[in-house]
Amino acid sequence: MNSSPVPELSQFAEDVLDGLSSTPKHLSSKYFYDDEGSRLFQEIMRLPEYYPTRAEYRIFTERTDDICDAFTAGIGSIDLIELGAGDGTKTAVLIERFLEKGTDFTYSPIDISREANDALTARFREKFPGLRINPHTGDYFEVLGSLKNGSERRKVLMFLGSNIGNFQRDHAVGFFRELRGVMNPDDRLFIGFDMQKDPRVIVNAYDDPQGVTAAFNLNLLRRINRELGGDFELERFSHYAQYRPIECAARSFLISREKQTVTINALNRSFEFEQWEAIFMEISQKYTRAMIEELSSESGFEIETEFFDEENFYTDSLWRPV
Ligand code: AVI
Repeated sequence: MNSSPVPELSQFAEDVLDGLSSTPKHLSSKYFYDDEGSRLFQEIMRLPEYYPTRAEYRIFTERTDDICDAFTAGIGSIDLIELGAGDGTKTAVLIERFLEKGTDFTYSPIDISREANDALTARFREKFPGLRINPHTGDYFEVLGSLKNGSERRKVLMFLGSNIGNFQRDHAVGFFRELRGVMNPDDRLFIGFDMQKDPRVIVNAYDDPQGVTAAFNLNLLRRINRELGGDFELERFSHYAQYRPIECAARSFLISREKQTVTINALNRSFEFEQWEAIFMEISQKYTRAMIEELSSESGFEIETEFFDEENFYTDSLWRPV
């Protein structure tokens, strides 16, 4: 029999195929961050409407000593481990203070992207010559598994930036449980959560008048065109953001402005879009205190300490395994 080989699809291609074949259509926001997407996200973080980055930075700068003390309470030395460190602006505040205090600590950023990790490491080596930094590139759980029994010291895992908000709830619980599985009883988990607030403040953060968030969303279509041979015409789609206050969830969509057909060569497939049909792009979950409490206990943790900004826009929550 003459069977022609079927080229293996990348994970990205498979997820795009699955998402665009589903009803309703969806694409995963984890693919937003190619070079241009990462650049646009940096721009988002500087927008006046996008409050979460500033709120978390304020917590780090205004509560630096309290955070450092909570990390080291009852213990002399720690391994600070950051999952997806980004540009490290907030972490730098803690590192500076730990160095001033002469705390015995190491810092390990873990990132799936080698470029991101190399850039952060180079910057921190220059800024903090005394810092013991051990970057790890790879999947969070593989890296954490390899670190599990590597040191007697307390591990403090940090997952900042409200990144957890981009996970659906079940996925968030699964993620925290997996982290719990690689933690020792004396380790700690430090998580950034964006709180529920005036719905108008939230919706504005995801629908800025400058159109940066729209460009950030549309960039995923450009990425599909480039990497998978798609023929999306970006001007035939528009960004739409909404906030549902009962679920505390901000969601973004790309709306097909007209009836159209899009072909993606790598998938050997075309996809039909009705006029005004939506592609669900991203959830940005917001939280109440009760939701955070419930998440922690369902995942095998209890809340040890919480740090809020002045407006209660945001919290960094320190969890201990139970
Ligand atoms: C990375 N993440 C926490 C951002 C958020 O707020 O959900 C991504 C983002 N999407 C639109 N603006 C920012």
